[in-house]
Parts: sequence; C-alpha cells; structure tokens
Amino acid sequence: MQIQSGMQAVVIGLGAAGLSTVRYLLARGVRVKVSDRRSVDQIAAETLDFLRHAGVPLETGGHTVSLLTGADMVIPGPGVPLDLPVIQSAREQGLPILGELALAAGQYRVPVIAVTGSNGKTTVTSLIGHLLKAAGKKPFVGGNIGTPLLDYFIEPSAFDVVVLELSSFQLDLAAMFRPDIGLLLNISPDHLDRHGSLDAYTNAKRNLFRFQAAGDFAILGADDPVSAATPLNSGVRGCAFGRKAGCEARIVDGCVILQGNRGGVSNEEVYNLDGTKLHSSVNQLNAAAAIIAVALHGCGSEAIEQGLAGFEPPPHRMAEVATIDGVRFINDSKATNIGALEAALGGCEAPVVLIAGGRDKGSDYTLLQEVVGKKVKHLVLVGEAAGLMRAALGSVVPTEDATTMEDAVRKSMAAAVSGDLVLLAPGCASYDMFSGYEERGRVFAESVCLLGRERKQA
Ligand code: UMA
Ligand code: ADP
Repeated sequence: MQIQSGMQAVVIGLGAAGLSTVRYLLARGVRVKVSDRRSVDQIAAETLDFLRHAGVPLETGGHTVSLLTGADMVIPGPGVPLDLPVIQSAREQGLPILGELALAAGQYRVPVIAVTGSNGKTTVTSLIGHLLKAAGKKPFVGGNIGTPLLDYFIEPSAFDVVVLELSSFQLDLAAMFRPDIGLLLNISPDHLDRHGSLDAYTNAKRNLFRFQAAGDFAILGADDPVSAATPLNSGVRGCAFGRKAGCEARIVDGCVILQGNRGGVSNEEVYNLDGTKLHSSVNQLNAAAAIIAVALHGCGSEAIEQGLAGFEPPPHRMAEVATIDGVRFINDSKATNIGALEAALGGCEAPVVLIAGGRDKGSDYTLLQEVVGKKVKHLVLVGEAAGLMRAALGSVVPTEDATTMEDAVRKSMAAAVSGDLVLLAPGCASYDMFSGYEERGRVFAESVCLLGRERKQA
C-alpha cells in the first residue's frame, strides 16, 4: 500500500517496534493514533512526552473499536495477537492490516539480506553484519534482533546494506516485502499458540520468498526438510547450505566449503571453523548460511576468513559457565523452543542432566522423547510447563521438579557425576519466572557460581 501524507494510521502496541513505526509515519506526514494495553503509568515518561509534542493521541488500558473511526490503516506491533477484537473489526471494515515490513517494502535504497528460521536467526544475522563490516561495508542490522527495522530510515545515508532478522510475527504481515537475499535456516514448531498450526507458522516464514523475482537469491537449509522444500518463484536462484553433497556451502570435517563464482570463474573456497567460536555443530550450519549470503553480496574470501576468526557469538547460546567437581555447566537459555532444545542435546556427547521448562508455547513435548531417551540421564523441570513436560517425558527419564533456578541447579548437581554435563535448555519461553531469556541465563550462571564457591569453601 502506498503511504501518503495526510492519511490516518492506528498503531497498536507501543513497544520498540510500535514507537519506531510512529516515528516513521510521522516523518511521512501520516496522522497517527496509538493504543496500548498498558496503563499510562506503565509507559515511559519520555515516550509520553514525545507523543504529546508530536500531537499523537494515545489510548491506554486496552484497544477500543472507536479508534478505527477515520483510519486508513491499522499497524499492530509484531507481538500483538491478530485475533484481538479491534483487529477483527478492522478486517471486517476492509482496512489494511500492515506490519512494519509492509511499510518498509520497496523503500530500502540498498540491498536487503533477510534471515528467518526457527533457530539460529540472531546468530546468523549478527554474523552476517560482522562479516560485512570485516569487508568494509556499512550494514544496518535490525529487526527481531532488537533495533526496529524501520529505524534504518532515520539515517539511510549511514548504510550501504540492510541485514534483517525476521520473526514469523513480522513475516505474517509482510505484504510485498522482497529481500534481495533471503535465508530460511530451518523450521521446527514454535509460536503455535499464536499461529494455530505448524502449516500457518511455516507459511508465515515462507512469506520471505513470496515476492522474490529473477535476480534474487534464496538460501535454504538442505538438512532441514521444510526449508529445503520451500517453493521459489521463477528466476530466483536457490542456494543450499548443510552437510549434504551438492550444497553450495557444504560442511565437511568442521570446514565450510563454498562453491563460489568469483568474477565469472567457478572456484572453491574452504573456511576452517576450528579455532573460531563457530565450531559447534549448529554454529557450523549458521556459519555456512552466513558465508553464502555475504559471498553473494560480494565480500572477498580474506575478509570472510578474518571476520569468522574474530566473531563472538551472542550470549546465552550454548555458553560454558563453569566446571564444578568435573561437572560442566552450559547455558543455552535462548533455547526457547523444542527445535533448539533438540539441537542442543544433539550436539552433546557426555551424559546430560537437563534443566528445562518455563512458559509453554503450544509445543508437543513427546517429539523430544527420542533425543531425551538417548542423551539425558536426569531431567529437572521448572516453571508452568513442568506438568506438560513431565507427562510427555517422565516415562523416558528420571524426572524431578524444582521451584527456582537455584533449586534446579542444586538438584542437577546432586544428580550428576564427574564427566557429566548440566545443560540449561528450557525449550520454553521464560516469562513465567523471568523478564526474558537473558535474565533466566544470568540467574542460572549466578546459581552455578554460588554453588562453585560453596563447594570450594567446603
Ligand atoms: N501490547 C498491546 N496489546 C497487546 C499485546 C501487546 O498493547 O495485545 C503492547 C504491550 O503492552 C507493549 C507492546 O505491545 O507495550 C509490545 O510490543 P511487541 O510485543 O510488538 O514487542 P516490541 O517491544 O515492539 O518488540 C518487537 C519484537 N517483539 C516481539 O515480536 C514479541 C522484538 O523481538 C524485536 O526485537 C523488537 O520488536 C524490535 O524489532 C523480541 C521477541 O521476543 C526479541 N521476538 C519473538 C522471538 O524471537 O521469539 C518473535
Ligand atoms: P533465534 O534468533 O532464531 O532464536 P539464536 O541464534 O538466538 O536463534 O539461537 C537460539 C537457540 O537456538 C539457541 O539455543 C541456540 O543454541 C540454538 N541454535 C542456534 N543455531 C541453531 C541452528 N542452526 N539449528 C538449531 N538450533 C540452533
């Protein structure tokens, strides 16, 4: 939809993305109303000041249908459920329901590389940004990773390429958004509470490629059947990464072998991940995906090699915390769905004492029975999903509940022997007990350190 000065927009949800959307629309002369379910005293004073100065009316404490009077479009924040009565009413009135991507579609003045998938998005997005910088480029890195994707338009001249991490929520309302290079890393069940079915979730992810055309690239995970089977439009070049023969970026013995084409000449480049922080089995996949993307964008092999060597993966993803009496503690708090939990366990060699649980997202935990049966010797459950997880996995492995993260760490240590690994990989969201996965990971690490100190003193 063409945004024009004088139009009236309703923005629902005044989070980071909502606020960025308000700024974007105001800069284009659009009149804006905002609505948030929070009460006015829960909204930051500087946000209230900004809205007041900009003359933007704010509704708090919920969303009323009267907001829609005179509106030309409704823009929900990515985390705002689409079954809210106000959104249903907007649909019935024929109003366009647009996401941030729908606003951005066709507006970026530079090439766009966009990353989606159930797991690995943040790692791949930040790695692509890092490799581009190593090659002397000026990337805008944003989207689900934290900086709202419309923030690019605050100072577009500062960037020569856009790298976006995109969630299924953002892609659900993407309209005609079309990345020059799109990556779908993998698909495993996530956010089913919002999308209703795995098909609907998969379709949202595949929206990334819906409007691609000749000259665009689609990078797909060959080892993931759903990613690999993604239909592409005619003329779009599909590139595969993974462990299978025939992949453009193939992982062999800890190296990524890239079938390249530099200056019209076919060549093979080998990137050894040993000695980098990308040597784990999932990060090998992430590195392969990122390497193809930046090579397609024109980054040279020396810059890629240098960038890989200096990359620090984001925290709370398979991070070593400490070893106490021969028991290693690993923090994978960002494993917020069952696919990430399965991948985490898949990469572990030693017997695992697993700490899992949190807020359920509609997952079927019986899908974990096989990997838990193979890798886990003892399961410690926390949070709201403990009952569901116990029902699905309690027959496969000895299971106990813990009341707090500290309690879970102590119970895990009691169940472990030297040589074992205690893994926090919750497979659930964190919001029942923590402000987010970062706090959950931090509390885990603090509890482990406390235990370590006590053991030393004893
Ligand atoms: N709100 C309402 N009504 C509702 C629901 C929410 O008014 O019915 C309001 C809340 O009161 C709050 C605001 O909406 O004020 C929250 O907005 P939001 O949930 O859209 O989130 P933002 O703060 O705008 O952050 C969003 C992404 N959040 C989600 O998609 C849930 C952030 O991804 C992203 O980094 C940010 O935009 C900038 O682009 C976070 C996330 O958890 C990391 N993503 C999910 C994930 O990774 O699994 C998809
Ligand atoms: P996302 O942004 O998609 O949530 P992250 O890079 O933040 O992805 O990683 C989230 C979780 O998924 C972490 O637990 C991490 O260990 C795991 N993970 C990372 N990359 C992959 C991958 N390629 N396949 C499966 N799991 C992965």
